[in-house]
Amino acid sequence: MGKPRERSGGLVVFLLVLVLVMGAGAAGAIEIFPIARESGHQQYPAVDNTLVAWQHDQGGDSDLGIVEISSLNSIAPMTFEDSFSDAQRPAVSGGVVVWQSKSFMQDDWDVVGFDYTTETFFTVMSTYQDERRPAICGTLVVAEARTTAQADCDVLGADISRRSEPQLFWVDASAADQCRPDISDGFVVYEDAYSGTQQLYGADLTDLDDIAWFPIFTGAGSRRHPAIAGRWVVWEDDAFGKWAIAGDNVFHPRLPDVLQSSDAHDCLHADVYNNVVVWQDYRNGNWDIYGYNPTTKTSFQITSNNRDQTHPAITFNPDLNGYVVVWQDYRKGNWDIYGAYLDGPEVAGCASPLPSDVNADSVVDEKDLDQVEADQGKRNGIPPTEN
Ligand SMILES: [Ca+2]
Ligand SMILES: [Ca+2]
Ligand SMILES: [Ca+2]
Ligand SMILES: [Ca+2]
Repeated sequence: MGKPRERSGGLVVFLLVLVLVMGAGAAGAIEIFPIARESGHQQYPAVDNTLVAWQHDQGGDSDLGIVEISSLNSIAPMTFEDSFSDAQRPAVSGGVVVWQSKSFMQDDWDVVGFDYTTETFFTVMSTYQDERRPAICGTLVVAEARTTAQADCDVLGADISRRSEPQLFWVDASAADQCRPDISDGFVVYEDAYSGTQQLYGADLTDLDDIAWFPIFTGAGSRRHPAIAGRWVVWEDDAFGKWAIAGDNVFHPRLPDVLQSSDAHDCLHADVYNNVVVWQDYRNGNWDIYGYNPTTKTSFQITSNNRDQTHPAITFNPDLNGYVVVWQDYRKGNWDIYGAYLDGPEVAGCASPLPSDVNADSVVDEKDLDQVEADQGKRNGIPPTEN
């Protein structure tokens, strides 16, 4: 009678060791590393591919900070020191950085750019009073713009195929404020206060002479800060009490998924890339960065430091062959830029979106048909119209 007990005891120990090893492996998949820790504040990071940019505030002046990350062992941040203008709120696409710039000689904001590959600066938007908060994807830039200091905000676009001669066009110049645009693959998303509360709209820029608008989500409550990458749009939504993170599929609009919500704390500043969503979360009594995988439908914690980590942005870094999340971090008593490298099960998913994978679980099966049926009659938006 003694031997079976010994055996079962040994099995329990073996399973316990296995669980501990597997747990350690999963935790080790997220590697946190510093990117820019100069004195003063480094804030509002943007990332795409291997390039990270941020706003560097020191001595009452904002400059552009930038670094290319091709290895976690050698990260050498640079600052474009320019004491004659302020550089704020950068955005990145491929090897190009755009940001809002205000010369100390003038009192209005413009959008300017820098090509990291050719090391050249260029002007993107300078026609109107204020062009601010740019976003970029490929050769298209969008920004919120005011034609005069008293005007409301509109969304302005620029085709920068020819750097020396950007072609400007209005994406949405309706009454009230249209602002905070983001862009991916020719689709723009932005906040629109036309109806009195902040709602989300999108525009298809496939044909710049015939822009098609469509609602992303409109309804009770308000929603703000949209971000788009590929087919996923994510945003902050207050229809659930505190601010929650919600997301939807632009190419198959349906009732939005609430990705993270709580009655007790806010979730803010979502960003998305492929099948990974990140945001800042106050559940621990200070801001931390959390993530969610719509493919596996699981959330995960990225930072646990007891100071604030905010404003995350995410991309896939091909040189590192993994996802990179960047954010601003107060762990040393002023804002710095930190990053995390993710290549574990938390970011697992289909490598590229599958046609007809309506429920975004990386498998095309009868569940997609079920989803289509379940969505019928519950339209929250309409697909981009064919013209
Ligand atoms: Ca201007
Ligand atoms: Ca407007
Ligand atoms: Ca924290
Ligand atoms: Ca700092």
